[in-house]
Amino acid sequence: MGNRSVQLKIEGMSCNNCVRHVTEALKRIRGVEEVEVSLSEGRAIVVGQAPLEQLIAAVQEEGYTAREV
Ligand SMILES: [Cu+2]
Repeated sequence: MGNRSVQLKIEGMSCNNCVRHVTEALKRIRGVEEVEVSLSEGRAIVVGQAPLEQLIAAVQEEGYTAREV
């Protein structure tokens, strides 16, 4: 399948609820297979075929900012 992994820098997360919101938003996207969000590092690792713009848009809809690192 050749799944790729994208690492996002997420800004605005302050607690585990934020982590849950970001994780669930990313998991809802078609093509996303695995999501791992780290509160302490402010990062998300997303595995799957979803387009980067969709990942960023989903995070922003939850009220956080995201960019690829
Ligand atoms: Cu929070």
